[in-house]
Amino acid sequence: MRKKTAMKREIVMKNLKINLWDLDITNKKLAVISHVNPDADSLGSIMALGLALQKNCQSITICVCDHIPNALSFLPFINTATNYHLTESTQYDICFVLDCADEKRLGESQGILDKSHQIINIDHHVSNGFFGDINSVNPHASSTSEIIYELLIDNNITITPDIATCLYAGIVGDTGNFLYDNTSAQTHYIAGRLKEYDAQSQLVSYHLYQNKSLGSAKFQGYVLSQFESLCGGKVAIFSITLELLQKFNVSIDDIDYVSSIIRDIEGIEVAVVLKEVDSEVTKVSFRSKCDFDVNQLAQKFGGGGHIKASGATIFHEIEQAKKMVQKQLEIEIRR
Ligand SMILES: [Mn+2]
Repeated sequence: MRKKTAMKREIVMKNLKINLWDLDITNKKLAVISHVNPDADSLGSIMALGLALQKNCQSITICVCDHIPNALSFLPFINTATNYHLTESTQYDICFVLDCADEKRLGESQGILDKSHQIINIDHHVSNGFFGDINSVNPHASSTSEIIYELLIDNNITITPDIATCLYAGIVGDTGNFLYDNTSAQTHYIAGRLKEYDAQSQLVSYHLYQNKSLGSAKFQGYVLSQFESLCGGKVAIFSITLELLQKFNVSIDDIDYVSSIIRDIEGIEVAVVLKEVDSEVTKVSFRSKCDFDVNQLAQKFGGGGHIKASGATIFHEIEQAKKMVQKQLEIEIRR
């Protein structure tokens, strides 16, 4: 059982280097877990770390919360990842939590934390709450995958072509294919090194960008013709209702590009996409391409993320949630 109070919490440092051998992983039962609605960085980083540690520990469980989006089912060995159920009683020595700013974003997998002796929190979100016993949080890294690459190198762990492909996919996903300003010289350097380790970059491009379903492509056209603009044309907003998903026969994870396509329009500084979960719950994602800090905006609704990409869950029906977001944006944009 995890001793929350007794355990000494390490001071959070940028780029904290973790020595896995000092943690005696060879003799330990490990878990590596993703956040809810996992994206390319979340799944790429857990698979890479899971595959890398497999031969260097007593046992390892790679745990995914929610289902795996179609576009990411190509990741090597992703079918070895399991879903966690609260009824499970397995205890772990160390649980690695990746790409997760907040314990609440673990959904059902949060139960693993109480069954783990030690929590290692590895992340790049500026809003990270340092919930681990060891926290390696670097908001300057483009992605958690970038941090995992450095962890493997620092600990002399072999990067196989499969591990390289997983990390490459994570970096491509979180940098928007090297488009966003989180793409640093180090990001390009690491991507280059991963190619040398035989990362299948073409496979990543194909699955992430060149394999949209027809329904999803048609939906894209609909979004572009129907989005609304607010705040004197600086904000683009679009609501995805369950009815709309049904009409286009698309699932919510087929269309996670919606916020970027409306953000990328001339004059738009902030994109907001509301997604109806049910009659009382709405998920909102925020994207920015200027100095406007959408992490702070998301925090107003109990969410968070990055300065230019964030999200929140609002416990109201979609129309009401939209009004709340609109009101807040009008205050913030005027500032
Ligand atoms: Mn990430």
